[in-house]
Amino acid sequence: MNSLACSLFLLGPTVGGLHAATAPAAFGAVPHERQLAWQRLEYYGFVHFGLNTWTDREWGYGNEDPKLFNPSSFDARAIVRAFKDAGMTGMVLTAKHHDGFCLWPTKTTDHNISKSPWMNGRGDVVKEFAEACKAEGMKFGIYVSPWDRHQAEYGREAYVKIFHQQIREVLTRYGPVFEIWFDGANGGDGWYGGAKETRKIPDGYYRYPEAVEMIRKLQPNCVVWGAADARWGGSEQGHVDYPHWHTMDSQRGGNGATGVSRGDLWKPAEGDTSIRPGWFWHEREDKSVKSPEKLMKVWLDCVGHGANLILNVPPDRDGRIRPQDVQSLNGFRKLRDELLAKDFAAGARAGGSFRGNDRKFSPSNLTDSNIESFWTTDDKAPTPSVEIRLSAPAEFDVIRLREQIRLGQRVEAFEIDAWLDNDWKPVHSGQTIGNQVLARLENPVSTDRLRLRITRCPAAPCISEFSLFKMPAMASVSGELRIAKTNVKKSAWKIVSNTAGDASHAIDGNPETFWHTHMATEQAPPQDFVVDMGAETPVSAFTYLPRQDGVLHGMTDKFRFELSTDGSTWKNVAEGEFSNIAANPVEQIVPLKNPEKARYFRFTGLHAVEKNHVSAAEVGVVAAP
Ligand code: FUL
Repeated sequence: MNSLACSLFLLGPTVGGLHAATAPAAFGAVPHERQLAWQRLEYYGFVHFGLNTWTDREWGYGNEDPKLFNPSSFDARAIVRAFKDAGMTGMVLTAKHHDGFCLWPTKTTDHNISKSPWMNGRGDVVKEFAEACKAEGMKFGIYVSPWDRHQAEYGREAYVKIFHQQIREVLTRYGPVFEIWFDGANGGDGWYGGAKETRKIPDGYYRYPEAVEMIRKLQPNCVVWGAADARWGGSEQGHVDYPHWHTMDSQRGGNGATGVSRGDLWKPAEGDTSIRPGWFWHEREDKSVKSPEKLMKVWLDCVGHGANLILNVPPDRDGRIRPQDVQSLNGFRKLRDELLAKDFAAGARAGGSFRGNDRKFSPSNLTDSNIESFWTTDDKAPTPSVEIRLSAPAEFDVIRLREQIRLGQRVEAFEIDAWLDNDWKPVHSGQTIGNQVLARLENPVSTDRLRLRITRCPAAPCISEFSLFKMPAMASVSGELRIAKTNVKKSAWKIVSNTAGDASHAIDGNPETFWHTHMATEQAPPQDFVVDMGAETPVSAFTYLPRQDGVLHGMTDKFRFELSTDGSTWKNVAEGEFSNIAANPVEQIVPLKNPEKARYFRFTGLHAVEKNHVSAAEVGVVAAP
């Protein structure tokens, strides 16, 4: 032991307790009590259920027939129980998605569950889930889509009143709601009472400040996602970036994936993702359920970076979640439980200087398994270090740290050293801590002495936890399987023509390369290419993988797909939108109404999410069996 550490170990317990020090003043933005309670929920479910479950779409257009909604054996309690067994703390239900269909008997529109045959029109899915959550001791949350592709008045003042009234209804009828979700996908084309047009909405259209004021009155503990208390984690893959800030800035704005350092708004992130490629249930995705290992990775990259994780598990047309989804959830829970089963630092001795020599702030608070107590130092010592002594050497590869975020997020850089071969060796360099960080070491470390050094912190650090864990043995997670294996090989395919760019990139089987029509200048949609598949093929579906480099330019959200037997006479077999592709750029599979035999296909990008050109990483076909 070096002499400084030695004296601190002696000093702490002897002198401490003789003085009464006051806690440091809050630094920068701090959480409201409702946000704090929400941040501690960490991991909960998402349920996308509605007419899309029957139409096999991700975004309904708004003209779907309510009669389609008829789950044969819907059981909210079974779903909530499965979520609870999976270690979740609550769930959020899409009470209304963009198609405007309300899963509760609202007075605001006829486009609701009472017009469905389910329970002879007397059912209420929101009520069923609210009651199931209450019975299982789970939190219940609600998604009410601001964008409403059904409403004739969407885009005009009358709709805003309808929207606010819908919020009022769901917050007054179903007991406590822990989170209300206002999605960011807003405006665009839709049915709009038969107008079938594109509607743009002006900034401020939804009058959120007013809605939030109402929500505060009705349910003061409800976290408003999107419009006030919490933010999107920046991707629909569930991960958030590291370093990760809970704050955003009223002047500087900020990126939801990272947050903003020393921002003036406490607005913590929620990472969202689905256990399947899409948000709603699609039979074709039954084989693409994320594995327990993949879920573990998502959780580590989200909760382990300090954000909340909302994981979507969609019910099928029976109103049940599929056994393979349940199996994956349980497998993930097992892995997570194994990781957290033993904290090798629990109860360990910790030595270092502490605030006013008052034991209330002693380093032993780091290892007392109490999330509220914390170690802090004098204001003049914002870069202190602390030494942790385990009772016996342990092998670990994950270190969990937490700040006492009631006083703000402070730490900007820290180092962890382990005592190895009679010397301090660096094992981890980190930046932010916040609500929590699960720092993963490259290799397991075995020691009984560790040192935490806070190296950059604008005010006295307030650290509430230092824990050590060992990752369970698990299969490594390879990169996302971005292109589903189809039964048609592309090796004999040839590009016959393309209007601009090099379309061979769209059929080379490589998700990294892509066709795009941005040459010296942008070549505006529509843009197409024609493929000779080399032999007649019974085409039952086509696939489109958007560019995978994180850039939205040219990403096609409106398409046309044509088939031909001779390369000169064409039949339009599919035309439509790739809903939600910008936020969730996964492979799209578009089944044809009737399988058709063809040797040639033409893919046309009719519209792009961003910029005025077209791109495609891969286009493929699925053959009828
Ligand atoms: C998105 C929506 O457009 C998706 O359909 C889904 O609900 C997801 C959670 O949010 O932005």
